[in-house]
Amino acid sequence: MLENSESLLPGLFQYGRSRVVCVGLEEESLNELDRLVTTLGVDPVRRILIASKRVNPATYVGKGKIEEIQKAVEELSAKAVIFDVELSPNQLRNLEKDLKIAILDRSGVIIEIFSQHARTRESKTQVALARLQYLLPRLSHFWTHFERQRGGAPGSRGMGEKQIEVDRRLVKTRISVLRERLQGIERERKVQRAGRKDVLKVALVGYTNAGKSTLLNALTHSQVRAEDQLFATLDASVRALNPDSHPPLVAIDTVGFINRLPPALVASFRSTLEELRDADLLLHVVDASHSQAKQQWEVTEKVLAELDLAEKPRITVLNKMDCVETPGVRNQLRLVAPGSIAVSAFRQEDVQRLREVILNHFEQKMAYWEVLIPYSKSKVEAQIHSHGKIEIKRHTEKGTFIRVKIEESWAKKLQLEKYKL
Ligand SMILES: Nc1nc2c(ncn2[C@@H]2O[C@H](COP(=O)(O)OP(=O)(O)OP(=O)(O)O)[C@@H](O)[C@H]2O)c(=O)[nH]1
Ligand SMILES: [Mg+2]
Repeated sequence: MLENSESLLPGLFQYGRSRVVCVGLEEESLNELDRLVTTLGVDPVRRILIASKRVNPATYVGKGKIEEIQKAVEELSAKAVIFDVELSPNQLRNLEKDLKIAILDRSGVIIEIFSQHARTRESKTQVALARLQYLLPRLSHFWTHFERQRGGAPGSRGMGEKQIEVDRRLVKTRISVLRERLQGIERERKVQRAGRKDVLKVALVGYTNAGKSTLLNALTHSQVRAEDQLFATLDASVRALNPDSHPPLVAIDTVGFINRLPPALVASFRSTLEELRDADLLLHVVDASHSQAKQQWEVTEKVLAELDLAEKPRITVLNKMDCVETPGVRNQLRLVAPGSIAVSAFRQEDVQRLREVILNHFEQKMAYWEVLIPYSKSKVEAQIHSHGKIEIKRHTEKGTFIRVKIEESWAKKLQLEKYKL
């Protein structure tokens, strides 16, 4: 039963627009939660602020707040209450008991969006795994929803406990099946990555909705899904950026980051995030027009550091400059990320400039070599042709003389030292 339920809260996000009440600690984060729930097609109709100091271990919020929430729910005929915090399984259950309405927390919302946006076998498996891991300790909370979906009789509590046990076992089995499937997919990915070892890779990273996919499309003339939605992209798409360069250059789009990304998601998206580790250069894309641009930059850098990628070479791209009116914003962001480049993905000349910056980055790592390749080593000569920029080529008695500009790692791989003049 559980494995077929597509949603954490079946019914809530599936039929038309439901109204929900959002509860949280701060306005900015609640603005983001509004965007998240709107992405799910749900209307956030009321916002209730709570103080962070007094966390009630049983219900997170105090009695007074519960009454306030209750009143809002009744007044607006809301279908659910969304908490912009991490609720423990216990708090979820108690809140639901008190409020007699569906409760979801921030992680649940994000996982729900990922579920709805997963398109490929890989991302579907990753999300399903993350969802069940999130669900497992919360089964007794979500169980009531599944039970309603099954059409079971409410109130038969003894039966419920037994059913939870059955479901728990089902979920555990399902988790191990998904884990195995994911391992298989990871192996496939590894093979694909190995096939790309001869190219230079630029990975686009950044906060969700920063414009990564739009930039990838503009840079590579392709059509990766890009939308004004949070987490529009969940898969790492690889596109040729400059097939004519030596070596060829590819760009890789990746899943967006967000503040307090649920750990279950980070864990199951490991194989997608591996693409970042494999990249030669990261393009950190920032939505410069966003009021929280600096914070979003920080969140992304923090996640990158957690993934052990702090040292990876990177270029910060301040995107959406067409929407930035005050020059102060740009200066402020430049202070945070020196050497950043300001662009609009919609302006062709900006995209062209960004492309040159990327190519220059790799050019800098190139050096001139003068080599004499014996005619018996025609393979090496062919490799030099495909991976370097040839300046002079002359046939001599002893072999082909070549003056070539080539990337340092390639010079090493081809053992040019051996043929150096
Ligand atoms: N005004 C403006 N809008 C942009 C620019 N770049 C992207 N957008 C818009 O921003 C929205 C998000 O763009 P995406 O490319 O989907 O963003 P993303 O970073 O791939 O987002 P996720 O896949 O959700 O992580 C879309 O509506 C784009 O049209 C830009 O330079 N200027
Ligand atoms: Mg995208």
